Amino acid sequence: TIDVEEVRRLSDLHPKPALIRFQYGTAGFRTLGNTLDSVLFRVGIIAGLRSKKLDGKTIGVMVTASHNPEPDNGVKLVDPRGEMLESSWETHATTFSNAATTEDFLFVLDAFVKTAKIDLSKPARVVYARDTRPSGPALVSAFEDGLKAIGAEGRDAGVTTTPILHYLVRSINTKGTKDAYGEDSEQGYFAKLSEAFKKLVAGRATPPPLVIDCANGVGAPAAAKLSGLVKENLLLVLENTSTTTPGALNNSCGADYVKTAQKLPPSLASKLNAGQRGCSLDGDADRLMYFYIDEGGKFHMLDGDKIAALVAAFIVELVKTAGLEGQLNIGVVQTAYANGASTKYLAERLPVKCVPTGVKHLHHAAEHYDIGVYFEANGHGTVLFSPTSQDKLTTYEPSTPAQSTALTHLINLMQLINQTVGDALSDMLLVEVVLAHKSYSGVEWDSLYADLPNRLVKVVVADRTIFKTQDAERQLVSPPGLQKKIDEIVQRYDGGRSFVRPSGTEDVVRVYAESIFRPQADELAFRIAGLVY
Ligand code: NG1
Ligand code: ZN
Repeated sequence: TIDVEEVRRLSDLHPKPALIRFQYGTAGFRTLGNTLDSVLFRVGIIAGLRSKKLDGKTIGVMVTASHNPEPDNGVKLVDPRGEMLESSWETHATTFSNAATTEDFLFVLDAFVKTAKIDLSKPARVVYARDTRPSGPALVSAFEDGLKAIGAEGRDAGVTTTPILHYLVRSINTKGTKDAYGEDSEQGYFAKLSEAFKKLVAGRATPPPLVIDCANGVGAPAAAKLSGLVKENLLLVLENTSTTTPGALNNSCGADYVKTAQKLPPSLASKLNAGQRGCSLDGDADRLMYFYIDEGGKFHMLDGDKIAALVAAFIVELVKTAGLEGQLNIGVVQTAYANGASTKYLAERLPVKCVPTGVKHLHHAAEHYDIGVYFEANGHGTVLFSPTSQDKLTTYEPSTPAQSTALTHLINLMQLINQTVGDALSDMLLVEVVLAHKSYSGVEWDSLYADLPNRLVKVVVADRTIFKTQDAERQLVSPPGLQKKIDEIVQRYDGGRSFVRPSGTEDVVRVYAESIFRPQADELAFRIAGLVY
Protein backbone atom coordinates (compact mmCIF):
# COMPACT_ATOMS: atom_id res chain seq x y z
CA THR A 1 0.00 0.00 0.00
CA ILE A 2 0.91 3.66 -0.16
CA ASP A 3 2.47 5.24 2.91
CA VAL A 4 0.00 8.15 2.94
CA GLU A 5 1.81 10.04 5.70
CA GLU A 6 5.08 9.89 3.78
CA VAL A 7 3.45 11.01 0.52
CA ARG A 8 1.73 13.85 2.37
CA ARG A 9 4.95 14.97 4.04
CA LEU A 10 6.93 14.95 0.80
CA SER A 11 4.13 16.47 -1.26
CA ASP A 12 3.95 19.40 1.16
CA LEU A 13 7.57 20.14 0.27
CA HIS A 14 6.54 20.49 -3.38
CA PRO A 15 3.36 22.57 -3.51
CA LYS A 16 1.68 23.24 -6.83
CA PRO A 17 1.85 26.90 -7.85
CA ALA A 18 -1.65 28.38 -7.97
CA LEU A 19 -2.95 29.69 -11.31
CA ILE A 20 -0.79 27.48 -13.49
CA ARG A 21 -2.38 24.74 -15.54
CA PHE A 22 0.11 22.11 -16.61
CA GLN A 23 -0.24 19.84 -19.59
CA TYR A 24 1.60 16.73 -20.69
CA GLY A 25 2.00 17.68 -24.38
CA THR A 26 3.83 16.20 -27.36
CA ALA A 27 7.15 16.66 -25.58
CA GLY A 28 5.98 15.95 -22.02
CA PHE A 29 5.63 18.84 -19.58
CA ARG A 30 7.53 21.87 -20.79
CA THR A 31 7.51 25.42 -19.45
CA LEU A 32 9.59 27.80 -17.31
CA GLY A 33 11.93 25.68 -15.20
CA ASN A 34 11.19 27.52 -11.98
CA THR A 35 7.49 26.55 -12.07
CA LEU A 36 8.05 22.80 -12.42
CA ASP A 37 8.99 21.64 -8.91
CA SER A 38 5.60 20.08 -8.04
CA VAL A 39 5.35 18.56 -11.50
CA LEU A 40 8.68 16.78 -11.09
CA PHE A 41 7.68 15.41 -7.69
CA ARG A 42 4.45 14.04 -9.11
CA VAL A 43 6.18 12.66 -12.21
CA GLY A 44 8.37 10.66 -9.80
CA ILE A 45 5.23 9.08 -8.41
CA ILE A 46 3.61 8.44 -11.77
CA ALA A 47 6.81 6.89 -13.13
CA GLY A 48 6.85 4.54 -10.15
CA LEU A 49 3.20 3.63 -10.74
CA ARG A 50 3.81 3.05 -14.45
CA SER A 51 6.63 0.67 -13.58
CA LYS A 52 4.47 -1.20 -11.07
CA LYS A 53 1.70 -1.41 -13.65
CA LEU A 54 4.17 -2.96 -16.10
CA ASP A 55 5.34 -5.54 -13.60
CA GLY A 56 8.49 -3.74 -12.50
CA LYS A 57 9.84 -3.00 -15.95
CA THR A 58 12.15 0.02 -15.97
CA ILE A 59 10.59 3.35 -16.96
CA GLY A 60 12.70 6.28 -18.16
CA VAL A 61 12.42 9.93 -17.21
CA MET A 62 14.24 12.72 -19.03
CA VAL A 63 14.50 16.23 -17.64
CA THR A 64 15.03 18.58 -20.57
CA ALA A 65 13.49 21.36 -22.62
CA SER A 66 15.45 20.41 -25.72
CA HIS A 67 15.89 23.36 -28.11
CA ASN A 68 13.91 25.81 -25.95
CA PRO A 69 15.58 28.75 -24.20
CA GLU A 70 17.73 28.05 -21.15
CA PRO A 71 15.19 29.22 -18.50
CA ASP A 72 12.71 26.59 -19.77
CA ASN A 73 12.77 23.04 -18.60
CA GLY A 74 10.61 19.99 -18.98
CA VAL A 75 10.15 16.34 -18.23
CA LYS A 76 8.94 13.34 -20.18
CA LEU A 77 8.44 9.66 -19.49
CA VAL A 78 9.84 6.84 -21.58
CA ASP A 79 8.14 3.45 -21.84
CA PRO A 80 10.04 0.15 -21.45
CA ARG A 81 11.00 -0.32 -25.10
CA GLY A 82 12.51 3.14 -25.14
CA GLU A 83 9.43 4.65 -26.71
CA MET A 84 7.29 7.63 -25.78
CA LEU A 85 4.79 7.15 -22.95
CA GLU A 86 1.51 5.50 -23.95
CA SER A 87 -1.04 8.27 -24.65
CA SER A 88 -3.64 7.30 -22.05
CA TRP A 89 -1.03 7.89 -19.35
CA GLU A 90 -0.32 11.37 -20.72
CA THR A 91 -3.81 12.30 -19.55
CA HIS A 92 -3.20 10.76 -16.13
CA ALA A 93 0.05 12.69 -15.83
CA THR A 94 -1.82 15.91 -16.64
CA THR A 95 -4.46 15.14 -14.00
CA PHE A 96 -1.78 14.41 -11.37
CA SER A 97 0.07 17.64 -12.17
CA ASN A 98 -2.99 19.82 -11.73
CA ALA A 99 -4.26 18.67 -8.32
CA ALA A 100 -4.34 21.96 -6.43
CA THR A 101 -3.31 20.82 -2.94
CA THR A 102 -1.64 17.87 -1.26
CA GLU A 103 -5.06 16.59 -0.15
CA ASP A 104 -6.41 16.84 -3.70
CA PHE A 105 -3.32 15.07 -4.92
CA LEU A 106 -3.73 12.23 -2.40
CA PHE A 107 -7.31 11.84 -3.55
CA VAL A 108 -6.36 11.73 -7.25
CA LEU A 109 -3.57 9.27 -6.49
CA ASP A 110 -5.79 6.91 -4.54
CA ALA A 111 -8.53 7.01 -7.17
CA PHE A 112 -6.03 6.35 -9.94
CA VAL A 113 -4.42 3.37 -8.20
CA LYS A 114 -7.90 1.83 -7.88
CA THR A 115 -9.22 2.52 -11.38
CA ALA A 116 -5.95 1.58 -13.09
CA LYS A 117 -5.79 -1.55 -10.88
CA ILE A 118 -2.19 -0.99 -9.90
CA ASP A 119 -0.73 -3.70 -7.72
CA LEU A 120 1.31 -1.65 -5.26
CA SER A 121 3.22 -4.68 -4.05
CA LYS A 122 5.05 -4.87 -7.39
CA PRO A 123 8.55 -3.42 -7.64
CA ALA A 124 9.12 -0.08 -9.37
CA ARG A 125 12.28 0.86 -11.26
CA VAL A 126 13.05 4.15 -12.92
CA VAL A 127 16.16 5.38 -14.77
CA TYR A 128 16.48 9.12 -15.18
CA ALA A 129 18.74 11.78 -16.64
CA ARG A 130 18.87 15.51 -17.27
CA ASP A 131 20.40 17.94 -19.74
CA THR A 132 22.78 20.77 -18.75
CA ARG A 133 20.16 23.36 -17.76
CA PRO A 134 20.90 25.19 -14.50
CA SER A 135 17.41 24.34 -13.18
CA GLY A 136 18.09 20.62 -13.68
CA PRO A 137 19.61 19.56 -10.33
CA ALA A 138 16.78 21.04 -8.20
CA LEU A 139 14.15 19.50 -10.45
CA VAL A 140 15.84 16.10 -10.30
CA SER A 141 15.87 16.33 -6.54
CA ALA A 142 12.09 17.03 -6.48
CA PHE A 143 11.66 14.06 -8.79
CA GLU A 144 13.71 11.84 -6.45
CA ASP A 145 11.35 12.81 -3.63
CA GLY A 146 8.54 11.47 -5.80
CA LEU A 147 10.36 8.16 -6.28
CA LYS A 148 10.93 7.97 -2.54
CA ALA A 149 7.26 8.69 -1.80
CA ILE A 150 6.10 5.75 -3.91
CA GLY A 151 9.02 3.49 -2.94
CA ALA A 152 10.52 3.24 -6.42
CA GLU A 153 14.11 2.27 -7.05
CA GLY A 154 15.88 5.00 -9.01
CA ARG A 155 18.96 4.86 -11.17
CA ASP A 156 20.53 8.24 -11.89
CA ALA A 157 22.06 8.34 -15.36
CA GLY A 158 23.34 11.86 -14.67
CA VAL A 159 23.78 14.50 -17.33
CA THR A 160 23.28 12.85 -20.69
CA THR A 161 21.41 13.16 -23.99
CA THR A 162 17.75 12.28 -24.46
CA PRO A 163 18.54 9.51 -26.97
CA ILE A 164 21.06 7.93 -24.58
CA LEU A 165 18.37 7.82 -21.89
CA HIS A 166 16.02 6.07 -24.35
CA TYR A 167 18.82 3.66 -25.24
CA LEU A 168 19.39 2.86 -21.55
CA VAL A 169 15.72 2.13 -20.95
CA ARG A 170 15.54 -0.33 -23.83
CA SER A 171 18.88 -1.92 -22.93
CA ILE A 172 17.92 -2.42 -19.29
CA ASN A 173 14.59 -4.01 -20.19
CA THR A 174 15.98 -6.35 -22.83
CA LYS A 175 19.08 -7.40 -20.92
CA GLY A 176 19.71 -11.14 -21.17
CA THR A 177 16.88 -11.70 -23.70
CA LYS A 178 17.13 -12.53 -27.38
CA ASP A 179 16.21 -8.90 -28.11
CA ALA A 180 19.13 -7.53 -26.05
CA TYR A 181 19.64 -4.00 -27.34
CA GLY A 182 23.05 -3.15 -25.94
CA GLU A 183 25.04 -2.86 -22.75
CA ASP A 184 23.08 -0.63 -20.36
CA SER A 185 25.61 2.13 -19.87
CA GLU A 186 26.68 5.27 -21.67
CA GLN A 187 29.92 3.47 -22.48
CA GLY A 188 27.92 0.60 -23.99
CA TYR A 189 26.05 3.07 -26.17
CA PHE A 190 29.21 4.71 -27.50
CA ALA A 191 30.85 1.34 -28.09
CA LYS A 192 27.82 0.04 -30.03
CA LEU A 193 27.65 3.11 -32.27
CA SER A 194 31.35 3.52 -32.89
CA GLU A 195 31.98 -0.16 -33.63
CA ALA A 196 29.16 -0.30 -36.18
CA PHE A 197 30.40 2.96 -37.71
CA LYS A 198 33.96 1.71 -38.07
CA LYS A 199 32.78 -1.47 -39.82
CA LEU A 200 30.63 0.57 -42.19
CA VAL A 201 33.40 2.95 -43.29
CA ALA A 202 36.34 0.56 -43.15
CA GLY A 203 38.69 1.03 -46.09
CA ARG A 204 37.07 4.26 -47.26
CA ALA A 205 38.80 7.62 -47.63
CA THR A 206 38.76 9.82 -44.52
CA PRO A 207 36.61 12.88 -45.28
CA PRO A 208 37.51 16.46 -44.30
CA PRO A 209 36.83 17.15 -40.58
CA LEU A 210 33.20 17.62 -39.56
CA VAL A 211 32.41 20.74 -37.50
CA ILE A 212 29.75 20.13 -34.83
CA ASP A 213 27.79 22.97 -33.25
CA CYS A 214 26.90 21.45 -29.87
CA ALA A 215 24.41 24.24 -28.97
CA ASN A 216 26.36 24.71 -25.70
CA GLY A 217 24.41 21.75 -24.37
CA VAL A 218 24.70 18.13 -23.35
CA GLY A 219 25.64 17.18 -26.91
CA ALA A 220 29.07 18.68 -26.19
CA PRO A 221 30.31 16.13 -23.63
CA ALA A 222 28.60 13.34 -25.56
CA ALA A 223 30.18 14.32 -28.89
CA ALA A 224 33.55 14.58 -27.12
CA LYS A 225 33.25 10.95 -25.97
CA LEU A 226 32.28 9.83 -29.45
CA SER A 227 35.05 11.85 -31.04
CA GLY A 228 37.78 9.86 -29.31
CA LEU A 229 36.26 6.57 -30.45
CA VAL A 230 35.88 7.38 -34.15
CA LYS A 231 38.91 9.61 -34.72
CA GLU A 232 40.71 7.19 -37.00
CA ASN A 233 37.86 7.34 -39.50
CA LEU A 234 36.29 10.73 -38.85
CA LEU A 235 37.63 13.90 -37.29
CA LEU A 236 35.08 15.83 -35.26
CA VAL A 237 35.69 19.50 -34.47
CA LEU A 238 33.51 20.53 -31.55
CA GLU A 239 32.18 24.08 -31.33
CA ASN A 240 29.71 25.76 -28.94
CA THR A 241 30.69 23.53 -26.04
CA SER A 242 30.19 26.10 -23.22
CA THR A 243 27.81 24.11 -21.07
CA THR A 244 28.38 26.23 -17.96
CA THR A 245 28.22 29.74 -19.45
CA PRO A 246 24.92 31.24 -18.27
CA GLY A 247 22.50 31.91 -21.12
CA ALA A 248 24.60 30.19 -23.78
CA LEU A 249 22.41 27.11 -24.30
CA ASN A 250 20.66 27.19 -27.70
CA ASN A 251 21.44 30.89 -27.92
CA SER A 252 21.97 31.84 -31.59
CA CYS A 253 23.16 28.32 -32.21
CA GLY A 254 21.92 24.75 -32.34
CA ALA A 255 19.64 22.82 -34.71
CA ASP A 256 16.52 24.86 -34.05
CA TYR A 257 18.34 28.15 -34.70
CA VAL A 258 19.65 26.82 -38.01
CA LYS A 259 16.27 25.49 -39.11
CA THR A 260 14.29 28.55 -38.10
CA ALA A 261 16.74 31.28 -39.13
CA GLN A 262 17.95 29.25 -42.14
CA LYS A 263 21.39 30.66 -41.33
CA LEU A 264 24.80 29.57 -40.11
CA PRO A 265 25.14 30.23 -36.36
CA PRO A 266 27.24 33.44 -36.15
CA SER A 267 29.66 31.67 -33.81
CA LEU A 268 30.65 29.32 -36.67
CA ALA A 269 31.35 32.08 -39.18
CA SER A 270 35.12 31.69 -39.09
CA LYS A 271 35.11 27.97 -38.32
CA LEU A 272 33.85 26.51 -41.56
CA ASN A 273 35.88 26.48 -44.78
CA ALA A 274 34.18 26.59 -48.18
CA GLY A 275 32.79 23.15 -48.98
CA GLN A 276 33.38 21.75 -45.49
CA ARG A 277 30.45 19.99 -43.77
CA GLY A 278 29.09 21.21 -40.49
CA CYS A 279 26.15 20.17 -38.36
CA SER A 280 24.17 21.48 -35.39
CA LEU A 281 22.72 19.48 -32.51
CA ASP A 282 19.90 20.80 -30.31
CA GLY A 283 19.97 21.20 -26.53
CA ASP A 284 19.39 17.51 -25.75
CA ALA A 285 21.03 16.10 -28.88
CA ASP A 286 18.03 14.45 -30.49
CA ARG A 287 17.87 16.78 -33.51
CA LEU A 288 20.45 17.21 -36.24
CA MET A 289 20.85 19.79 -39.02
CA TYR A 290 23.67 19.68 -41.58
CA PHE A 291 24.99 22.55 -43.70
CA TYR A 292 27.91 23.81 -45.74
CA ILE A 293 29.16 27.09 -47.18
CA ASP A 294 29.79 27.06 -50.93
CA GLU A 295 32.72 28.66 -52.79
CA GLY A 296 30.73 31.87 -53.13
CA GLY A 297 30.16 32.03 -49.36
CA LYS A 298 26.48 31.03 -49.62
CA PHE A 299 24.96 28.98 -46.80
CA HIS A 300 23.25 25.70 -47.71
CA MET A 301 21.08 23.91 -45.18
CA LEU A 302 20.68 20.11 -45.24
CA ASP A 303 17.69 19.50 -42.99
CA GLY A 304 15.77 16.47 -41.77
CA ASP A 305 14.10 16.09 -45.17
CA LYS A 306 17.49 15.98 -46.92
CA ILE A 307 18.69 13.43 -44.35
CA ALA A 308 15.60 11.31 -45.01
CA ALA A 309 16.19 11.49 -48.76
CA LEU A 310 19.87 10.56 -48.43
CA VAL A 311 19.27 7.70 -46.01
CA ALA A 312 16.12 6.23 -47.59
CA ALA A 313 17.68 6.13 -51.06
CA PHE A 314 20.78 4.44 -49.61
CA ILE A 315 18.76 1.77 -47.80
CA VAL A 316 16.63 1.09 -50.89
CA GLU A 317 19.84 0.60 -52.87
CA LEU A 318 21.39 -1.74 -50.29
CA VAL A 319 18.24 -3.85 -50.06
CA LYS A 320 18.21 -4.16 -53.84
CA THR A 321 21.91 -5.06 -54.04
CA ALA A 322 21.44 -7.62 -51.28
CA GLY A 323 18.86 -9.33 -53.50
CA LEU A 324 16.02 -8.56 -51.10
CA GLU A 325 14.03 -6.27 -53.37
CA GLY A 326 10.32 -6.94 -52.99
CA GLN A 327 10.86 -8.91 -49.79
CA LEU A 328 11.07 -5.96 -47.44
CA ASN A 329 8.71 -3.04 -47.70
CA ILE A 330 10.49 0.23 -47.09
CA GLY A 331 8.61 3.46 -46.44
CA VAL A 332 9.16 7.04 -45.34
CA VAL A 333 7.09 9.02 -42.86
CA GLN A 334 7.01 12.83 -42.87
CA THR A 335 4.86 15.63 -41.50
CA ALA A 336 3.24 18.54 -43.34
CA TYR A 337 6.41 20.56 -42.59
CA ALA A 338 8.40 18.40 -45.02
CA ASN A 339 9.55 20.43 -47.97
CA GLY A 340 7.34 19.74 -51.00
CA ALA A 341 10.43 18.99 -53.10
CA SER A 342 11.55 16.30 -50.64
CA THR A 343 8.15 14.63 -50.72
CA LYS A 344 8.27 14.60 -54.51
CA TYR A 345 11.81 13.16 -54.56
CA LEU A 346 10.95 10.44 -52.07
CA ALA A 347 7.54 9.54 -53.48
CA GLU A 348 9.17 8.79 -56.85
CA ARG A 349 11.22 6.09 -55.09
CA LEU A 350 9.13 4.62 -52.28
CA PRO A 351 5.87 4.96 -50.31
CA VAL A 352 5.60 8.20 -48.32
CA LYS A 353 3.10 8.83 -45.55
CA CYS A 354 2.21 12.16 -43.93
CA VAL A 355 1.22 12.20 -40.23
CA PRO A 356 0.53 14.90 -37.61
CA THR A 357 3.48 16.63 -35.90
CA GLY A 358 5.04 14.88 -32.93
CA VAL A 359 7.57 12.12 -32.81
CA LYS A 360 5.17 9.48 -31.55
CA HIS A 361 2.98 9.82 -34.65
CA LEU A 362 5.96 9.42 -36.94
CA HIS A 363 7.37 6.57 -34.91
CA HIS A 364 4.11 4.61 -34.88
CA ALA A 365 3.56 5.09 -38.61
CA ALA A 366 7.13 3.97 -39.34
CA GLU A 367 6.51 0.76 -37.40
CA HIS A 368 4.11 -0.31 -40.13
CA TYR A 369 6.93 -0.87 -42.59
CA ASP A 370 9.62 -3.55 -42.52
CA ILE A 371 12.08 -0.67 -42.71
CA GLY A 372 10.53 2.66 -41.79
CA VAL A 373 12.47 5.90 -42.22
CA TYR A 374 11.05 8.92 -40.42
CA PHE A 375 12.34 12.46 -40.11
CA GLU A 376 10.82 15.74 -39.17
CA ALA A 377 12.09 18.64 -41.28
CA ASN A 378 13.64 20.06 -38.09
CA GLY A 379 16.09 17.15 -37.96
CA HIS A 380 14.44 14.73 -35.55
CA GLY A 381 14.24 11.22 -36.91
CA THR A 382 15.51 7.68 -37.18
CA VAL A 383 15.05 4.39 -39.03
CA LEU A 384 13.12 1.44 -37.63
CA PHE A 385 13.77 -2.17 -38.56
CA SER A 386 10.74 -4.32 -37.73
CA PRO A 387 11.21 -7.70 -36.03
CA THR A 388 10.40 -9.34 -39.39
CA SER A 389 13.10 -7.41 -41.18
CA GLN A 390 15.62 -8.09 -38.41
CA ASP A 391 14.92 -11.82 -38.70
CA LYS A 392 15.10 -11.72 -42.46
CA LEU A 393 18.39 -9.81 -42.51
CA THR A 394 20.04 -12.08 -39.97
CA THR A 395 18.92 -15.37 -41.55
CA TYR A 396 19.09 -14.51 -45.26
CA GLU A 397 21.68 -16.35 -47.28
CA PRO A 398 23.26 -14.18 -49.95
CA SER A 399 24.26 -15.86 -53.19
CA THR A 400 26.98 -13.49 -54.46
CA PRO A 401 29.82 -11.53 -52.82
CA ALA A 402 28.04 -8.26 -53.72
CA GLN A 403 24.86 -9.46 -52.00
CA SER A 404 26.84 -10.51 -48.98
CA THR A 405 28.55 -7.11 -48.65
CA ALA A 406 25.25 -5.21 -48.94
CA LEU A 407 23.68 -7.50 -46.36
CA THR A 408 26.54 -6.93 -43.93
CA HIS A 409 26.10 -3.17 -44.37
CA LEU A 410 22.39 -3.45 -43.57
CA ILE A 411 23.10 -5.48 -40.44
CA ASN A 412 25.68 -2.93 -39.29
CA LEU A 413 23.22 -0.11 -39.97
CA MET A 414 20.75 -1.76 -37.57
CA GLN A 415 23.45 -1.46 -34.89
CA LEU A 416 24.46 2.08 -35.80
CA ILE A 417 20.95 3.50 -35.77
CA ASN A 418 19.30 4.33 -32.45
CA GLN A 419 15.91 2.78 -33.12
CA THR A 420 14.31 4.03 -29.92
CA VAL A 421 14.10 7.68 -30.94
CA GLY A 422 15.75 10.34 -33.12
CA ASP A 423 19.37 10.67 -32.09
CA ALA A 424 21.61 13.46 -33.40
CA LEU A 425 24.87 11.59 -32.83
CA SER A 426 23.70 8.29 -34.27
CA ASP A 427 22.08 10.12 -37.23
CA MET A 428 25.29 12.07 -37.76
CA LEU A 429 27.30 8.85 -38.08
CA LEU A 430 24.62 7.47 -40.38
CA VAL A 431 24.88 10.49 -42.67
CA GLU A 432 28.67 10.21 -42.64
CA VAL A 433 28.41 6.54 -43.64
CA VAL A 434 26.21 7.33 -46.62
CA LEU A 435 28.40 10.25 -47.71
CA ALA A 436 31.49 8.02 -47.48
CA HIS A 437 29.83 5.23 -49.48
CA LYS A 438 28.58 7.59 -52.17
CA SER A 439 31.74 9.75 -52.15
CA TYR A 440 29.45 12.76 -51.70
CA SER A 441 30.38 16.11 -50.25
CA GLY A 442 27.62 18.43 -49.03
CA VAL A 443 27.30 19.72 -52.60
CA GLU A 444 26.29 16.39 -54.17
CA TRP A 445 24.03 15.56 -51.26
CA ASP A 446 22.34 18.95 -51.53
CA SER A 447 21.71 18.46 -55.24
CA LEU A 448 19.49 15.38 -54.72
CA TYR A 449 16.67 17.92 -55.04
CA ALA A 450 16.32 21.69 -54.68
CA ASP A 451 14.32 22.83 -51.65
CA LEU A 452 11.27 24.94 -52.33
CA PRO A 453 11.72 28.31 -50.60
CA ASN A 454 9.67 28.26 -47.41
CA ARG A 455 8.94 30.24 -44.29
CA LEU A 456 7.73 29.16 -40.85
CA VAL A 457 6.33 31.87 -38.58
CA LYS A 458 4.79 31.92 -35.11
CA VAL A 459 1.66 33.93 -34.40
CA VAL A 460 0.65 34.74 -30.83
CA VAL A 461 -3.13 34.49 -30.58
CA ALA A 462 -5.61 35.00 -27.77
CA ASP A 463 -6.66 31.34 -27.70
CA ARG A 464 -4.83 28.75 -29.73
CA THR A 465 -7.25 25.97 -28.72
CA ILE A 466 -9.83 27.24 -31.23
CA PHE A 467 -7.51 26.07 -34.03
CA LYS A 468 -8.44 22.53 -35.00
CA THR A 469 -7.04 20.54 -37.89
CA GLN A 470 -7.59 17.43 -40.00
CA ASP A 471 -5.79 15.54 -42.79
CA ALA A 472 -2.48 15.28 -40.88
CA GLU A 473 -2.83 18.94 -39.89
CA ARG A 474 -2.91 20.18 -43.47
CA GLN A 475 -6.45 21.57 -43.21
CA LEU A 476 -8.14 23.71 -40.57
CA VAL A 477 -11.66 22.74 -39.55
CA SER A 478 -11.91 25.52 -36.96
CA PRO A 479 -12.22 28.52 -36.79
CA PRO A 480 -14.97 28.05 -39.40
CA GLY A 481 -14.32 29.61 -42.79
CA LEU A 482 -10.61 30.23 -42.22
CA GLN A 483 -9.40 27.33 -44.37
CA LYS A 484 -11.42 28.64 -47.32
CA LYS A 485 -9.71 32.02 -47.02
CA ILE A 486 -6.31 30.32 -46.82
CA ASP A 487 -7.05 28.28 -49.96
CA GLU A 488 -8.07 31.42 -51.85
CA ILE A 489 -4.77 33.12 -51.10
CA VAL A 490 -2.59 30.03 -51.63
CA GLN A 491 -3.89 29.41 -55.16
CA ARG A 492 -2.56 32.79 -56.27
CA TYR A 493 1.04 31.66 -55.63
CA ASP A 494 3.17 29.53 -57.97
CA GLY A 495 3.64 26.16 -56.33
CA GLY A 496 2.06 27.67 -53.24
CA ARG A 497 1.33 25.57 -50.16
CA SER A 498 0.48 26.78 -46.69
CA PHE A 499 -1.07 25.42 -43.52
CA VAL A 500 -1.86 26.59 -40.03
CA ARG A 501 -1.80 24.58 -36.80
CA PRO A 502 -1.60 25.23 -33.07
CA SER A 503 1.79 24.39 -31.54
CA GLY A 504 1.84 21.50 -29.09
CA THR A 505 4.83 22.88 -27.18
CA GLU A 506 4.44 26.68 -27.19
CA ASP A 507 1.51 29.02 -26.76
CA VAL A 508 1.48 30.03 -30.44
CA VAL A 509 -0.06 29.11 -33.76
CA ARG A 510 2.42 28.15 -36.48
CA VAL A 511 2.06 29.19 -40.11
CA TYR A 512 4.06 27.38 -42.79
CA ALA A 513 4.27 28.52 -46.38
CA GLU A 514 6.24 27.50 -49.44
CA SER A 515 6.32 28.60 -53.05
CA ILE A 516 8.73 28.27 -55.97
CA PHE A 517 10.12 31.78 -55.40
CA ARG A 518 11.65 33.07 -52.16
CA PRO A 519 9.82 36.45 -52.02
CA GLN A 520 6.50 34.70 -52.66
CA ALA A 521 7.07 32.14 -49.90
CA ASP A 522 7.76 34.98 -47.45
CA GLU A 523 4.80 37.01 -48.67
CA LEU A 524 2.47 34.01 -48.51
CA ALA A 525 3.52 33.22 -44.91
CA PHE A 526 3.01 36.87 -44.00
CA ARG A 527 -0.46 37.04 -45.56
CA ILE A 528 -1.67 33.81 -43.98
CA ALA A 529 -0.32 34.98 -40.61
CA GLY A 530 -2.38 38.11 -41.12
CA LEU A 531 -5.52 35.97 -41.46
CA VAL A 532 -4.78 34.07 -38.26
CA TYR A 533 -3.90 37.02 -36.09
P1 NG1 B 1 5.12 22.11 -32.06
O1 NG1 B 1 5.45 23.16 -31.06
O2 NG1 B 1 3.88 21.29 -31.77
O3 NG1 B 1 5.13 22.69 -33.44
C1 NG1 B 1 7.67 21.30 -32.10
C2 NG1 B 1 8.16 20.88 -33.46
C3 NG1 B 1 7.85 19.41 -33.64
C4 NG1 B 1 8.43 18.56 -32.52
C5 NG1 B 1 8.03 19.15 -31.16
C6 NG1 B 1 8.68 18.45 -30.00
C7 NG1 B 1 8.15 22.15 -35.56
C8 NG1 B 1 7.37 22.93 -36.55
N1 NG1 B 1 7.49 21.64 -34.52
O4 NG1 B 1 6.29 21.04 -32.03
O5 NG1 B 1 8.31 19.00 -34.88
O6 NG1 B 1 9.82 18.43 -32.65
O7 NG1 B 1 8.33 20.56 -31.10
O8 NG1 B 1 9.94 18.93 -29.68
O9 NG1 B 1 9.37 22.00 -35.72
ZN1 ZN C 1 15.57 17.91 -28.67
